[in-house]
Amino acid sequence: MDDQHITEEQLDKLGITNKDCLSAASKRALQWKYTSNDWFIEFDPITPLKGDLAYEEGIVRRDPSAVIKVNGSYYVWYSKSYGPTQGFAGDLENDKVFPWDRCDIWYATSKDGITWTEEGIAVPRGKKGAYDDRSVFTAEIMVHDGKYYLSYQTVKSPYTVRVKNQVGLAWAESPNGPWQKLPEPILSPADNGIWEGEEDNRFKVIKKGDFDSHKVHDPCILPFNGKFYLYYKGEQMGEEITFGGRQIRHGVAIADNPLGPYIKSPYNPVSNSGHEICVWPYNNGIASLITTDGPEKNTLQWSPDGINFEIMAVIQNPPHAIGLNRSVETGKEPTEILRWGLTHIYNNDDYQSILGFTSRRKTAHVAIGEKANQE
Ligand code: AAL
Repeated sequence: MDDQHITEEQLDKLGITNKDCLSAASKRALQWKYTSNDWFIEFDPITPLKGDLAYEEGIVRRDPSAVIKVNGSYYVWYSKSYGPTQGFAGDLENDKVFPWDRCDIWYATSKDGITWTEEGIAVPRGKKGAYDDRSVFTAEIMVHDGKYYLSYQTVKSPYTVRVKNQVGLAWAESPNGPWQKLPEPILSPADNGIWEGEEDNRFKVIKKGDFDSHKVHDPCILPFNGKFYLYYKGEQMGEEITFGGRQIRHGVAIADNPLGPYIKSPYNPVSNSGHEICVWPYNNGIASLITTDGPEKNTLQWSPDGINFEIMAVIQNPPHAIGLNRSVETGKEPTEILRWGLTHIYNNDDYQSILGFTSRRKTAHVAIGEKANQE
């Protein structure tokens, strides 16, 4: 720490008694880049949805896309599958290995964001032998120039532990389809990892490779600076458990056109933590909610260029797998888009359902009857 740059005001704000006796915590505090309250929010308890998206035993509905509003109706896309999960111990050609195995992408509409009508399949699994013949899942929607783009995860059968996951894309002129799939995936894992041995074990590697050498997941495309930024979660071959939990990071791939080609940024990974992607445009940059895994989990981050993210707030228990409400104007204040949206929960190991979340700004901490400093 360079003593010259420590001001009296900083020391007073941080409550540091003596700048010649800085604890490790005080040194870290002096390095914080952002200490304002603008991004700090609290999430309320999540609430069940009504109509067709209410929980149903025997059915998996999970990983909601963002919510968009078209002609007065909200639309959401999600992964849907049926029946219990068998896991990886049996017949990988015929069993269901995860709740998100054997999914198709379905969609639903709503007038109020609470009561939903399931409309049917938007994007089905591919024909036997196609790169998406086993499952299509975890979809995200982008609207651009009057066209609709669904990006989603794909798996080809058999669904082994070591199977590589890719990202596919389909587009349509209307949110009701019909959807046209691209013939090839738009994103694949890095191919520079080396498995050790033939056993179907993802922890045994000779070389781990890039942060996304095993799986590319949770795609989300945002139009940004005249290009298309595809944010995604990477899983690495030989994943470890670190001081922040699972080794999960986010990357970005950039294209000139919505249909690609998407080129991975050489600056990847752009987050060293997180799980499902939750990004939105704010103040000429990109904001990101980082949840679940890694040392920077439960933070809101922002970057001016879509690449270099800094922590803006540390928050508690954000909902998982957020489907943002993209019908709101995001320019007003940083977290406006998080006032309500969709999430999912595990009702049990086999079945998951989609719920709603709400959040609010917290700008004061006062006792009953006590006056806050700001109005
Ligand atoms: C999620 C996402 C991806 C994973 C699985 C289903 O929440 O990260 O979609 O593959 O779990």
